[in-house]
Amino acid sequence: MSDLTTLQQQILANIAAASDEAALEAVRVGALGKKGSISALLATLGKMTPDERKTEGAAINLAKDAVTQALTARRDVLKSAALDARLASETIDVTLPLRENPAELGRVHPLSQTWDELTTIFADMGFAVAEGPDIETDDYNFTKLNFPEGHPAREMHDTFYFNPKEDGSRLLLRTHTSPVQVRTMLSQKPPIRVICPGRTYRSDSDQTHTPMFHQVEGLVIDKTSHLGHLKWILQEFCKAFFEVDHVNMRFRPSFFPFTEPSLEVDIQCRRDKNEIRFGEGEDWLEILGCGMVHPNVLRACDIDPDVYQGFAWGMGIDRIAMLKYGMADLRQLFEGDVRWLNHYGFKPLEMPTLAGGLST
Ligand code: 2NM
Repeated sequence: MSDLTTLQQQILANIAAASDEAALEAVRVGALGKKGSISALLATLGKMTPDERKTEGAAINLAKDAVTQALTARRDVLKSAALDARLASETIDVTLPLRENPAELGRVHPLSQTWDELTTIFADMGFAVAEGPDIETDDYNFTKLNFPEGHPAREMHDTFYFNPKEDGSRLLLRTHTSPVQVRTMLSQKPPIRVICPGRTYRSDSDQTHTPMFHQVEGLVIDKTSHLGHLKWILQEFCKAFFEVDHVNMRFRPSFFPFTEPSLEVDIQCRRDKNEIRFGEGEDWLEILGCGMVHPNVLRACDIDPDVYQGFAWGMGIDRIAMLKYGMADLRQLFEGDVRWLNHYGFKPLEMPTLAGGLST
């Protein structure tokens, strides 16, 4: 066998043995590349006599063609094998169950849900939502709200105070959202219709109190606003919130420094074994406090009590959330237990609306 035949057979064997495209390329470079074995033979053609070139040259070119063909054929085989392997590794089992959409996985906290329900109901009645800082001045939290210096009502609030500043004044964590209403009266001209939902703080912790809790307060100021309007608003609110056609409400005289007269409101309910029904029954549940805004408060907020009058109310969001959604223990609201959140199961993309139902 000539050297050329041996070389050709060696290269063809290497081509057949190449197990992937990279190995095949290495064989090609070794044979046909710039410094390849066949290329080296082709380079000798120039030094041959015309006769040698005729026989030797033709033989070298035949060997080159055979190698080129074998390379092409092997490349096709390897390419389709690689594609088959990739297709096999990327198969999708269409019988597997769908993974839940991330937007569907989370659950809205019952307090957030209740907050959204409240603001939806009051927005529908034409109320704007006002918010303010959690850290307040003594002036906005107490003095402007007709809690005189040294008045026992200040002590009743179990206030969290910050360390006094050099001038002796102390900041505090707001004990109610009323300072937001003070800010609203100072910055807007009547008529005013706002609700102020937010976090509030009192140093009180037991089965029915947490040091941070949520309140929503409402305020209406106009020239002829009166308790009849307040009563209608609260009645409509209770029907919408508890999702019943009728409620019985009871207004009892009470005392708050910022309102005169002041009232506490109960709604009638029936407690069966594990269920509570609102609007009928034998029991009464206290749900909020309210009254006509005290002239001293209006004056402190630059509103002339001889021209304007108004009413305000306040209720605990945590408390009415527990009532509506049947929660036994206040502390569950703040534990952040995912199983508990799933149990109530409010979906993030299902916002409460009056037309579509608040909680269904
Ligand atoms: C309540 C009960 C009664 C109230 C009063 C005011 C303001 F700023 F207008 F004076 N805001 N909130 C109010 C009145 C709050 O919570 C039980």
